[in-house]
Amino acid sequence: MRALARECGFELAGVARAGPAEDMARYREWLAGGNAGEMRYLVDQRAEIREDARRLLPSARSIICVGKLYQTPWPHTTEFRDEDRAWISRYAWGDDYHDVLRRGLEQLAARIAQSTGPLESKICVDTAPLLERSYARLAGLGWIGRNTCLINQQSGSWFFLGELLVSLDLAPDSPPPDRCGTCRRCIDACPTAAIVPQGSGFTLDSRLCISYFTIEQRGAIPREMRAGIGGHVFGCDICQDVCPWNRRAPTTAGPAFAPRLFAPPLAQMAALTEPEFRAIFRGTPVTRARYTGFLRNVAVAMGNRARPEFRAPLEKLAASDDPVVAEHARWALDRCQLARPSNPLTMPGPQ
Ligand code: B12
Ligand code: SF4
Ligand code: SF4
Repeated sequence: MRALARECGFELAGVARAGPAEDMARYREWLAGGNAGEMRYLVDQRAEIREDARRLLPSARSIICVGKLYQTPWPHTTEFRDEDRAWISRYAWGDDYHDVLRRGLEQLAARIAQSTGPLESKICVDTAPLLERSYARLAGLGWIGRNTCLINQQSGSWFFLGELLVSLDLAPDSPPPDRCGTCRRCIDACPTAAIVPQGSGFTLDSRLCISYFTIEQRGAIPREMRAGIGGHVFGCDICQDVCPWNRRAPTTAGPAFAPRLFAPPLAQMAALTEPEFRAIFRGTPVTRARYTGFLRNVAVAMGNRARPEFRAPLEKLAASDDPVVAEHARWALDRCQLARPSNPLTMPGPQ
């Protein structure tokens, strides 16, 4: 099965039993603490479906969990110092992973059916109400780090997860040990202190996470959180960039996740029309932010960089018909104002 998965493009694969989700109590505690923010899809009736993978496919006996690497040899946030440019998170540089993984899992389902005969199966990639990291841990793909990412001893954490629920009885794998040890790098490096204690371990409070603000949050970003966002305009990689298990992480084969547009200039992004935004980011995860959400993020990043040459593009954004974009641009203009060289409060905002 692992060999078949590899032939279908997945570097990591393992099997978990399709049954009750072992980590559901953690999930409930996380929701009860308000950590999901405004992500309704985690809280509404779909929360219950996560109780047991068989609610997605009643005949499921096993879950084939796969991992697809997306690391490329391009710089990390830790090496990136260009204040004119926008940081887009590594996972969103190339083709939308939902499509790439789905195609690979369709192939895998067909290959398995060739050798076993007809079977019932269901593909999940990210959007299904399934605790993906929990099952992937049980399938032996890695442990859950303090940054809450699934980490593989050889491959680090730069990989996406997908699952094939199947009506076959396959021998389950076992989870690897937790190898975070005494490390706390991700906790210390997070600019917005989003990795918080939960029980005897840690969890992620989405209401403090840059990835949440720049991708999932609709409407205004809380003012007190904007400075911590730095130059990020879509997602955040910091807690993975600093993880020692990613130091020797292998890169992905194939061009799917190579950057189409690496760290684009902020001024250029601020001037995009909606059709240009759609054309540039078509087929990448960035479209999830939507045009106005993206402009809002660009305004925040410009305010944090507070460069005098950003004033003109920010003036244009401040005149936007969209009240959220306009308000964020005015906030950013105030920051540019404060950053005048003669002013002792000059402070471009944390990285
Ligand atoms: C909502 C969501 C987010 C939210 C919330 C993130 C979070 N940590 O919960 C936001 C928008 C912030 C986010 C950000 C990112 N996300 Co996201 N996200 C999801 C989504 C859709 C649901 C996650 C969820 O249920 N969260 C609720 C918490 C409670 O669940 P959890 O973190 O998975 O934790 C469970 C288990 O891990 C386990 N557990 C946790 N700690 C421990 C400790 C021990 C000892 C044990 C035994 C178990 C255990 O119990 C928990 C409850 O069941 C999943 C896809 C999916 N369907 O699962 C992708 C997913 C987790 N995201 C992914 C990615 C790539 C990202 C980003 C890297 C994107 C980016 N660059 O900006 C960041 C990473 C931020 C981070 N440090 O997690 C990948 C992660 C791949 C990996 N190797 O881990 C996933 C799996 C999507 C995919 N199919 O590839 N994401
Ligand atoms: S993704 Fe960024 S903001 Fe979110 S927990 Fe990691 S370092 Fe913090
Ligand atoms: S940075 Fe350290 S504590 Fe955080 S996930 Fe990586 S090994 Fe674990």
